Amino acid sequence: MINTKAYGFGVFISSVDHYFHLPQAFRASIMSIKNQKRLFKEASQILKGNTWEDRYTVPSANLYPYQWNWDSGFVAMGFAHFDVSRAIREMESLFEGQWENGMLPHIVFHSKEQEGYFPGPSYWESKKVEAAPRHVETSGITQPPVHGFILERILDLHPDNEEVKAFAKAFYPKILKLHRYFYDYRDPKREGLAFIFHPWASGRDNSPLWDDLVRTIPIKPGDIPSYKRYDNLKADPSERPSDKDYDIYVYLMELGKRHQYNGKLIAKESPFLVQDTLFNAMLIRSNDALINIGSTLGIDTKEVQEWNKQSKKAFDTKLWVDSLETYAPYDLQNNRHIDLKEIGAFTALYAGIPSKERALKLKEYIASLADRPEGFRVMPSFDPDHKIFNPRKYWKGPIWPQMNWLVYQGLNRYGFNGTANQVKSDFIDLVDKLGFYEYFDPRKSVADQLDHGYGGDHFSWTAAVVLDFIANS
Ligand code: 2M8
Repeated sequence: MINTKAYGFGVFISSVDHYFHLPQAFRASIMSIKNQKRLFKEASQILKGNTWEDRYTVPSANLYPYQWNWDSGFVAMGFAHFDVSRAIREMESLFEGQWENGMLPHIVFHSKEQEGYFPGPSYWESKKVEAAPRHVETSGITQPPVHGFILERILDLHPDNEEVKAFAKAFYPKILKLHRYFYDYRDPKREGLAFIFHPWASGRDNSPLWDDLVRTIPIKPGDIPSYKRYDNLKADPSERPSDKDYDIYVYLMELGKRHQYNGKLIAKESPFLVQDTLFNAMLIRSNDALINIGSTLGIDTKEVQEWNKQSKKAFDTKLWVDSLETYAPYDLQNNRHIDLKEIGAFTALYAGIPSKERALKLKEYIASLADRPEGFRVMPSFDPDHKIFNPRKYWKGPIWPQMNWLVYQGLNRYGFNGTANQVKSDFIDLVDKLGFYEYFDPRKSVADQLDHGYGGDHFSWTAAVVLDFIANS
């Protein structure tokens, strides 16, 4: 992998061709250069094709027709490899949806209600909330805060670009405000860990992590309004969350709406109140990024350093489960770990949380999955030894692009480069064989017989991850 900092090699890729004129020695061969070039080009076309008004990108035009929070973070990283001004506009358009209190919603509705997605802009009633923006409608829940390390990545790719530097300076306070929101509104006991009150905020909608918890939520007639789903009409319904899951999603959105999405009030009442692994690992890694960027730009980072010291410690002590040999989310309403082995825990590596010993345990588990005789590409999103594991169903087992990127970065951070490269090449191989889908079957023997991935096609974060992986091969 090219360590751009170590080589003092500011990878400024203004076009696909420019990139491929870089010395070959800098590009390890995970596939032929011709194939890399083709994938890079296809990926950049997908991002351009999913872009609206030249400033924001939808995850998938058919399935998710608005701007999503963490998707757009990864999208900005993808654009940074061939059009950094578009990367900047992606981040700016996303943060147009930021609320006065710092909250960054999981969807920003730049366009009017469109037939075909539920819950659209009119459902959330964001404009009834004083803190929400006036000029654009948004949802009322958030998503994993990736924007700090995405900004850092953009700066790393363009260290001498004045437009990027000016953007980073102007943007830094917005990300800081978002993080402050999590500590002020989502951490009532000041533990250093933020809670979420909706499975969607975890980014992993119907992960088996949430199954037991959501099953205990009693929904009585009249608790939720009638609504119409479209996701299961547009994607294979057997891969999507169940109707029961959707009722719970609506129930929790209604609860949020009732409290004007005020974290403090919700915390008292919500049956779903979780300190999630992935969510907090992203917050911590983005705090790290703010500290690094701050020192480059001459910004005082004392406050962020204090947050992060406490958060890292709390994550490592409170969320580690010995019997699992991984971290696990903590259910605040029932005071217990959700002790299942799931990919979110492994993103703690990227946030630099585990000791070397713990990191080795995490790495060995990933490597052991890859070494099995039945053969998995790494890394499945859920424990393949568990009875709930489902290699086709949304967040219950498939390989997800952005998760592989996070796991790859974490393994490299601890020097496990061999396993990291396996994660990367497994992913590139899947996209090469099956296309730019939303997620993929992790079973080698099955995926090798398929001619497509799962979920939405021409998917933005799949393209973004391919761009970053190939540019840094
Ligand atoms: C999925 O979530 C949305 C709800 O936000 C949905 O199912 O309608 C998740 O995979 C989420 O992580 C992702 O950001 C979103 C758009 O790609 O789709």
